[in-house]
Amino acid sequence: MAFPRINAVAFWMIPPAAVLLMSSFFFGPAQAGWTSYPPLSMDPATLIGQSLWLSSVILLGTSSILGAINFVTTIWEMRVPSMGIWQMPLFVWAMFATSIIILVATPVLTGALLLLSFDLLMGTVFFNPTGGGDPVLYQHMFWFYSHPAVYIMILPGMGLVSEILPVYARKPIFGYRAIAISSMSIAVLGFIVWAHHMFTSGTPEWMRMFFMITSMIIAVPTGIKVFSWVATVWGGKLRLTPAMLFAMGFVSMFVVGGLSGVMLASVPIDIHVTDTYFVVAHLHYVLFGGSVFAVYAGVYHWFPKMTGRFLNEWWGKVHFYSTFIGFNLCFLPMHKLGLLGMPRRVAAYDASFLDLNVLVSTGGFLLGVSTLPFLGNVIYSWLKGPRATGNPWEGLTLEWTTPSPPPVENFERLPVLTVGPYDYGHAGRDPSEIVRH
Ligand code: HEM
Ligand SMILES: [Cu+2]
Repeated sequence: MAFPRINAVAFWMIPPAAVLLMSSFFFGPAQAGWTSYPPLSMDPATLIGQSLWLSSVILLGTSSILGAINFVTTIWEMRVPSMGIWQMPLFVWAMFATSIIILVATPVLTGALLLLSFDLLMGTVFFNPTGGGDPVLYQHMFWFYSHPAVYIMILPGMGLVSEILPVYARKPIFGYRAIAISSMSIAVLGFIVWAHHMFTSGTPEWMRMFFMITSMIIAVPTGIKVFSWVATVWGGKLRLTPAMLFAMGFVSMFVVGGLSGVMLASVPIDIHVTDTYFVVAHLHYVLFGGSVFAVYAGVYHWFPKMTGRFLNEWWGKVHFYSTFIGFNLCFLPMHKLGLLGMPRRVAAYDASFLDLNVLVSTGGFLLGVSTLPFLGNVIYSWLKGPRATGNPWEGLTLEWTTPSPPPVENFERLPVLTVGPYDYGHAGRDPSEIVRH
């Protein structure tokens, strides 16, 4: 890390932020949802809870800005000298794109939340309509951050999967440069689609058209990635380890979420299903079927590297299948519920929605239970799992040339890259062919 101390500061801002957020529950808790739209968030009854919520999110935002400064500098300035940008692992590309988004977007959210807390605590009227403020301005500032934020959440997952698929398909990644460039173009395009969250906020017609078209264009770099992942797996000698299962689960579930995203980007559809369960279905397919599946895949893949021990494969598969079934049982019916008109953010619903909601709840419980084999596996294997060698999966990126777990300084001497990590096929290569020490 270029700035280890800033890294530590960024990390240690998170526990107090968590305490602030949780303590909100004890003081007339914040009740304006994750968007915290005024004037709902200005209810005097929730003043203390809402202020605690705001200070927590401002702290978290500052933490991620500091983290992003660190990532950008480290990636740009501190690679091993022999590693050009086109030899960087795709996960590093993804983190680079993510960090740029954080640097540009997060200060805007932090600013909006500061202005909102001025309105709340000092009587200013930036957003308060009773004093002439503009609540829609808040929505613009909020979504200027929060649409790019969905890419902050998914791009690292896309990077993980781009690392994992080639290893278990035993083929080089298809379209390395296309994947790297699409990460960067998503980072840029992600900044001109935000008002697709505001199609029903009195947004003028021309603006709706503009944001509808840009939102559809962003499906192009996303589609390029999906094609590259499918082409990577195509014709490979697949090893269906838990990491590979979760990575392929990611691709398939993310496609479902991407398709409902494109549907929502269409104004005539969105004005009917906005604020219904259709949106809840969409966001869970991209965020859970996407980001969470990718993080699970990453844990199974790098656990031996991090701990020096293997996770149990059989329990890993139990984890995958129960997650996959529970997930779809829980979130697939939500599409239908949304199309039937069940609103989001309600505690009670019309009796006609009961049957589908029983399915949803059953899936929800299964999804909850599915984490138990995972947690058990992690705890047991960390203590007693079989020992892992340096490169058990025949990975070709640099971390696999170190012992598991790696020594404190990672490498005794700086490795010298002789070929890029994706330049050639996999099966059984000796990692010493990648680097000269
Ligand atoms: C092809 C790409 C995508 C498109 C075109 C798209 C489009 C949309 C649209 C139009 C909405 C607003 C629906 C409404 O409220 O009426 C929406 C909501 C949402 N999307 Fe996506 N989306 C895409 C990908 C993603 C990804 C990758 C994520 C996260 C990983 C994501 C997360 C969300 C979330 C969290 C919401 C709900 C926000 C809220 O609380 O209102 N989307 N999406
Ligand atoms: Cu969006």
